[in-house]
Order: sequence, then C-alpha cells, then structure tokens
Amino acid sequence: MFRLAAWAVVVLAAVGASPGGRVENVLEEPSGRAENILEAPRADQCTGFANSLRFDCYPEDDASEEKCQNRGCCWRSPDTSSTASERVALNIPYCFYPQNYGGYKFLNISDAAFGKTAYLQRGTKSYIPNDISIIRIDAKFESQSRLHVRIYDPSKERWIPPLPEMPQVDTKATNTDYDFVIEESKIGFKVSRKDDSEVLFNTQDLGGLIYADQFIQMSTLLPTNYIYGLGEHRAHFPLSTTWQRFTTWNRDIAPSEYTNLYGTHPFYLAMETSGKSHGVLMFNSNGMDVLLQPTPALTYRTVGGIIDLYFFLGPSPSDVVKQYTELVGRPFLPPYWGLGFHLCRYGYKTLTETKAAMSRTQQAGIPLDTMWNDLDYMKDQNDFTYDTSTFAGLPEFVDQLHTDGMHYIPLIDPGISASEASGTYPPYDRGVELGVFVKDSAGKPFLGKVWNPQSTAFPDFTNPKALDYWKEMLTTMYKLFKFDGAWIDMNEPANFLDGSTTGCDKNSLNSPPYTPAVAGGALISRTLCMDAQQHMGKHYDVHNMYGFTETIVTATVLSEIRQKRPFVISRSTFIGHGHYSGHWSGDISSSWSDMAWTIPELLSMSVFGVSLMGADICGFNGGASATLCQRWMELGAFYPFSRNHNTKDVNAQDPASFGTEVAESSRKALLTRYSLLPYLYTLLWAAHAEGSTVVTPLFFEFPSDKDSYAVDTAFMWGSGLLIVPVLTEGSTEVTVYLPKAQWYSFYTGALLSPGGANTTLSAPLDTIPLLVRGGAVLPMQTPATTTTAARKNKFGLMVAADPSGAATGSLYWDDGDTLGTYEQGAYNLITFTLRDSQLTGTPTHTGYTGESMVLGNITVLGVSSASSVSVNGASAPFTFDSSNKVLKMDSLSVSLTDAFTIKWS
Ligand code: MIG
Repeated sequence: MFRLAAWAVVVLAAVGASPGGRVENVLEEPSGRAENILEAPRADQCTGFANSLRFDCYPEDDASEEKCQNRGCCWRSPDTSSTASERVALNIPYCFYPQNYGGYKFLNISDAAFGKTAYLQRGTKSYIPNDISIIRIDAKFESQSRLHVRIYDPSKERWIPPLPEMPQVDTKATNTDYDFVIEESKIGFKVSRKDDSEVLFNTQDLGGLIYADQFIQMSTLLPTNYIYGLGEHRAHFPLSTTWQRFTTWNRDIAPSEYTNLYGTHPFYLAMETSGKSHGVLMFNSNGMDVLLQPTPALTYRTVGGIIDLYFFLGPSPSDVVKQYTELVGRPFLPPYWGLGFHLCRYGYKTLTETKAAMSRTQQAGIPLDTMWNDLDYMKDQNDFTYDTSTFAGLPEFVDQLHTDGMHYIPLIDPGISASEASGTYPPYDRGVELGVFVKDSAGKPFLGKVWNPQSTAFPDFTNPKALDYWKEMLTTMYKLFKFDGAWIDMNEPANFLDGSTTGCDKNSLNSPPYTPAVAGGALISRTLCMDAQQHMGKHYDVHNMYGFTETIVTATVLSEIRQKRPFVISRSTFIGHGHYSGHWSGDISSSWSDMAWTIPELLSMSVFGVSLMGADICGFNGGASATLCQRWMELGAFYPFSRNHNTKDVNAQDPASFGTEVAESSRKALLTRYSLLPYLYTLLWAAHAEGSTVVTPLFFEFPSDKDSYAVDTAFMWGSGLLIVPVLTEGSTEVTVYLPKAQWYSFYTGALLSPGGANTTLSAPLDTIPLLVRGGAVLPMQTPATTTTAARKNKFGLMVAADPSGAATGSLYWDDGDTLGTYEQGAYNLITFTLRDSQLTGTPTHTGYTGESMVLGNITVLGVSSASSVSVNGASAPFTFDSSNKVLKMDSLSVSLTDAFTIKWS
C-alpha cells in the first residue's frame, strides 16, 4: 500500500551511509550579512521598465537608495504612467535589477544522453557572499510529459533532499510534449509546450540570477496569472500575483494570510490561456520565498540546496496532479473506519469528560467512529504515558470502543521530556542510549522546551535508528492501551524557545546572509538552531522535512505494530506527504471567515497529493456559536478527514452540546456522508492507484471554462458530486458559479440548472446543498452510526443521466483495514454503465469475499418516463416521480459481484 517499512529502512539507511552534501560554510564568525559592494548602474540601464517588469533587488525590510545602489541595482519610485490597477499594489519594488545585470555567461552548451547540458560562469561578483563561480544546467527529458532541469555546482556536492526518493533517469525521452530552449546569447532557458508553442517558463535574460552558497535566486516569466499551490499558506485558491510573497518554512503558528505555515510544498499548477495546464515543482527543502508578480512572473529565492525543477506538461489539470504524484508518491489508502466521524478536543480533562462527549453524541444519533484525546491523557504532558488517575480505565475504555466497532487515537508529540529523574523515563534514557536525538553543535542532545515540564529533546527521524526507537516507544504504549492511529502534532518542529535553552551560536547558518520572509523574522524563531545536527544533515537543510520524516517513521512503525493500515494525521508536511498520511489545517479560529478559508486549503492539499485532508470542524481557537457550528458540521461532513476538534478553556463544541437543532443537522449531514462512503472510498482508492483527486477543484472538471478558475467556496468529490456549503451566518441560500452540465439536487433528484451561470441554491439551516453531475454513478450504502455497522448494510446507486442519457461510475471494495489489499488483489471492482435506459454492473475484479455485496436500491435521475422495470430479465417494483423525473427501485437484492442488467421503458 505504501513504500513500506523495508523501504523506509533502506532509504533512511542509505541516506545515513553517505550523507549528501550540505551547506558548507559554517562561518565561525558573525553571520555573512556583510555584503559585497557593487558599482551603481548607469542611468540608462534603469529606464524603460514597466512596473511589472521590475524584479525586486532588495526584498529585505530596510531598503534605501544607497543600499540598493550598493547592490548594483536601480532605485526608482514606481512608474506612474502605468495603469491604475498596477499602481494600487504597494509592493512594486523601488529597487530593481538593471538591464544587463552582470553575472553568469555560458561557457558551452551541449547535447547529453539525458537531454542537454550547459555550463555557466560568473564574471563579476554578486552582492551576496560566496558566489559559486561555475554552475551547470542539466535538462533531463525524463518522459514525454516530464522535464527535469537541475542547476547545480559541478565541483562540489550540495544539499539535495534524499526524500521523497526521486528516480534517476539518464536516458532521454524522444517524443516530448515540451521543447527545452537554451541559447548562448541569452542567459537562462525556456520551456515551451510543443503543440501550441506556449512558453511555460522563461528565465532568459531576466535580472537577478544569483547562485551563492546560501542564496539562490532565479526569476521566470509565466504564461498566466492563474497559479495554484505553493503551500502551505492561507490564501485564495487562485494565488494572488499582485506582488505576493509565499514563504515556505515549517512553523507552528495560527494560520493568517500568506504567512509561512506548518508545511512546505513548492509546487504550482498553472492554467494556460488555452485551458491546458502544467505544473512545476521546485524540489528544495531550504527556507524559500516564492514571489508572484503581475507581469506575470515568478521569482524563487532559496537559502540553500540547488535549483531542481520538475515540469509536468498535463495537459489537463488532473493529468498534472497524476504526473506529480507519480513522481513524489501516490496518496495512501486509509483504513475505511478512518472515513467515519472523529471527535476530539484539547481539554477533555478526564476520561469521564471524554466519555460524556462521546455518549451525548451517540445519544443524539450522530454517527461517530473514533474518539481522540489530546495532551490531557498524558502524565505531565510527556509522551508514552497516561495519567492513571484522571484517565484511570483508559485501556478498558479503548477495548470497549473496539468491541463497539469504534477506534481510538491519541496525540503524540515529537518532543521528549529531557528532565525526568534518570532511570524513571525510558523514552529519554533510551533515546540517549541509542543516540537518536537531534544534536546541538557540540554533539549533545539538543534541548529546547515544548510541553514537557522543563526541557525537551527531539528525536532525529532522519536517523535510521529512530525507526527502532520509535517502534520501541509505540510498542510500549500499545501494551498500555490499544490505540489505532497517531495524531502527530508540533512537528515543524515547534519549540517555545528561539533555539536551545542556551540560545544559538552566531554563525552563517543561524543568521544567514538572507532570511526569507518568515514569521518571527529569523529561521530559528520558535524552532531549533540551524546548526543543530541531524543524521541527514544540518537542521538548516532538513528543518522542513522534520514532520515528514516523523510521519514516515510513525506510519511504518504503526503498520508493523498493528499489522493493519496506519492512520496518521500530521500537522507538518513536505513534498510527498500524502503517500504516508493525512493532514489537518491546524489552529484555525471558530469564525465564519476561518470556516471559508478551509476550502482553499482543502483544494490546495489536493493539488499536493494529500487526499486525507480536513480542518477542525467548528474551529480550534475560540468558542464557536451554535449557528456557526451547525453550518460547519454540515461542511465538515464533506472533509475527507472529518473531525470536530476544539481548544481548552472555551465552550464545548461537540455537535450535541448545542442542543437539538445543531445535533439534528449534524446527524443529517453525517448520515449523508456515511451513505456516500463507498463513493469516497472508491475515490481514495483511485487516488492511490492512479493519482486522481478526491477533493476536486471545480475547474479540474471544466478546464476550458475560465469562470470556474476562481471558485474556492465549493468543491467536488471526484467528478460526480458538488458540495456547496453556506459560509455566511443566517443565510438560507447560497450562490455558486456552475459550469455547463446537468446538475441535479442530491436530495430531490430534480434537474436544477443547465449551468454556465451563477446559480442560487436553497439551503435551509439543516441542509448543505449537494449537486450530482449528470454522467455520474455514485456508489452508496445504507448508513449507520459507525462504519463497522454501515458496512453490513446493502449498497445503493445514485445514477445521474447526462444529456445523452448516459452515465458511468465504479465501486472499489475490500475489507477496509488490511495492508496492501489493492496490491495483492484482495478487492472487488465493479463498474456501472447507463446507456439507452439500461444500467449494467460489471465486476471487473473479484478478489474479496469477506462479505457478500448486495445492491438494495437504485435512484436514477433524469429519466423521462418509466412504466416497467426489469432486473436481470424479471420484472421488478419501482416508483417514478414524473415531476422530478426520478426512477427509484427500493427493494432490490442484486449481487454486485455478478454481472447484472436493469432495464426500463
Ligand atoms: O500548542 O496539543 O494544532 O490541535 O489541540 C498547541 C494541543 C498544541 C496544537 C494543535 C492542536 C492541539 C494543541 N496543539
């Protein structure tokens, strides 16, 4: 199911055996902030620049004319002859690169077995210390749709993230969808789409190419302003290109617009004017700014590693995501129970409180699969313990959950208490013995402070021994109580201090010549020192991979301990995260606007290949009102990972705590979710097997409809279901742009609108509008209040005819918990086809016999008339609603693992 235990061991060990190059110059003495002073440009080199063609030469806060000119750059106020809309942007640089900004020149360009190769040499210094004087470009034509452009130092190994493991391709694809253009007269390169000559990426002769040890900068023109991705950030789904900076540096912080957040995904997807799409990954783990400007253009600024770009040619947006996850890892297939509803809070101070929240949820008839506990369950907030007085009976509680077909997940922090009396706390003592903690510059365990009483050590998950260590710890806890998954938090890694308990040394890693626009203003802000040592490299290089490596180790160890699919939800993420686990959007607030922000976050994570995604339903910080929680429960019922979570010391937010109305709406929405779980599960399987998206942006399905490009208040499940939540208080209707298609109401089956316009949908307080798209067959199941119970029920189908009366769909089914079912063929796959008033079911794979699969009901939308129905040749009862044009068969008993035909006339 994923590149399993053995894989992680091999990779981590291999990495250990030969640590990659790392940033070299740990200067002994104060940081390298001292800049080279260059000559000011001539005035004629600074004229004739439209505002949008200015590339920022002084992104730091303390720009001045003198400092700008010392960088050899032009200082001019923005050009007022430009259009008003350009002028509103306050970020138009005063300081910008002049024409012919000196620097690199080609030494030569030649063909290579993998594509093209070229060398560039720097003639004059840049303003940043430690320029690399000769750099090499390799363009590898890796496949028809994938181009890999690597720019590096040919004479010295530099840091390249060893994970996720990238393929080494040394032969050149012959039929490519792209042209790679490189010419001696123009510094840089160009990538274009072969069939329509669209230029996708063009760095030629743009100012500011700098390749120094701790500062690498390159700009490119873009073919479009429709850019998506570049996470993790709170931002609208189509990213602003109005001088907007997107900084990636994993950070524990409540989300606010554009600040760096918990994860790093330097990948973007672009929609071209033609409706075609391409994607670009900058495979780099160092602190980075990516700047988007209206030209449209993009600038990468990273403080280490190399320029390592992968281009994905699509041409559809879903092709781009498939090509991306083919490279970085397909989403994992979660256990089926993980798709049920989860209930959690920080501040269930006792087991009794935990049980009370659970039973009022169950009393209200609200589906619930998994109970969670936060730090509260721990003794002194230390990992791998539980408080045997406040949480007395925890093991028995967990056993009872299992008896009831439910599950239990505890929070686990990476930080290990480093100040317990020696011999009393094995997690620390063993960690020291095995040497698995991150080390300070002197080689001792690096000490910070997180939740533990006095000080905290941090396991180094890049160390192959961490796998044994973590397994030992989780096994010990598993002996205490049989938890089913892991909620891994604070793994940016977060620290309540800036650096260690004794601060950080002054050197070029802890304060580099350039600091990206990170929250707190310094790389060490609320995390470790940059010169802390990990097995793979300096924290400076591996910081953004801390949570990712913890995720890999945790998922691997969990699957070994439980011998079942691991369910891991991690706050910190990196490129390729979705291959191992899910993610939630962290410490959002209980507000209407934060609820709306969860949708672009969900859509972006889908683009990054993280399928199992959710946000704290009803919001984390602050208390939610009943009206907010009602609408949020309805929306959250459609997050792939559906968990209500809350902070401590505010009012309860579990759905039953607000009284009957909220409880009833929650019950209704969650029962609808549970009825659609076979569809959701099939989508997760398809993501795992083929890289398609689960949460699907509307425009992925309508790439030639530009009006759909900006929609981020609604989202689809796959290609068949559109979810349109109400995001404003008190509204009982909601307006959304619908592309041209047949859209049916999920609830009544009525045909709503031919699309192509903004459409207002009615949304009573207890109802979230759901639209089924003509052409889809949604596999369903009679719901229950746990997935364990629901899985015993009969299946159903919702069939929605397209204008030609056709539809298709499929159902993937297995036991929902065993490792590797798909890979081992232990599953059933059934495809459904509607055409000419005839629905057929065809089992294309039958490898799972765990339970019989019986189809109990079918609803067909968009049927013009029906006076008789036959099932496998025998006539069958039905009802027909002639006003909504809905045909229903409610009392079927058809085996899904045998081919079947249902006809009507
Ligand atoms: O500093 O464990 O995002 O979900 O409840 C806060 C306590 C630490 C942050 C997580 C949140 C969790 C909380 N944690």
